[in-house]
Amino acid sequence: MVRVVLIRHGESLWNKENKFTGWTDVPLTNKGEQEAKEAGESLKEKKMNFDVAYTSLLKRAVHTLNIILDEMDMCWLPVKKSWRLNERHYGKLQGLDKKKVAKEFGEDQVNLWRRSYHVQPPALEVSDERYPGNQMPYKMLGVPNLPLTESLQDTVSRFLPFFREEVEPNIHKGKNILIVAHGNSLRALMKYFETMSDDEICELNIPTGIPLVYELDDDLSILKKYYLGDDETVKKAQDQVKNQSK
Ligand code: DG2
Repeated sequence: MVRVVLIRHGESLWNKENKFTGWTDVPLTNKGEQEAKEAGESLKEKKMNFDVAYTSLLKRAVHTLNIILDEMDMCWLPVKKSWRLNERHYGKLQGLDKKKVAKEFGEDQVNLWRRSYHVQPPALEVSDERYPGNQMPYKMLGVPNLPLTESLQDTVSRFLPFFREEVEPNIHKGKNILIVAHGNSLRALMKYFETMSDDEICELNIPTGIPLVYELDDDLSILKKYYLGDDETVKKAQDQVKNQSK
């Protein structure tokens, strides 16, 4: 049996302020740090060991992973960061208040932007400072085809090469894997992993800081899937994410 654990970073500053974040590199709040600490404690308590960890280039995910590993006394764990695990790019919505956007454009439109598989939020201009091509890590890394906006489908497309080349071979080798990423990059991963339909994925909301455990057999079939948290707490946290624009 191989274990893959997914964790959305702890609460970020813009989660707290209810703003669309995407690739904006905002820090964790104190609550977010505490959520990461608790995630680390529960992984340690359940004696979940890992062989490798993956995260995005964004500090809310990187810091969450660091806090978790510190809590588990596993700071030595090999970690690989990739822009392909970054949050979905929210285009021109980045920095806007989710409730205000819902008032202006209507909740149905915001729900399409937040949860549909195919719809892209409005795109940035290349001259916009929010365009990753104007930002340090991406300029330096020479990342090809940087996004001006992304649908979840676009996120799946850019995440898949990383998953197939990096993560899947390690799962086949029997390695236990920890992935700390974002609400929508994890939705992209779960859609692929569980072969969810385009409609099913619209209903999926991922809470911050609660480990989601997959137990897999050798051919990557899912034997078991569960959150390390009680059902009521997980449901409440999922509903809170769902209702952020209301
Ligand atoms: C949130 C997700 O990303 O927002 O970009 O605003 O997981 O990095 O906090 P994260 C953002 P929603 O899609 O839930 O609105």
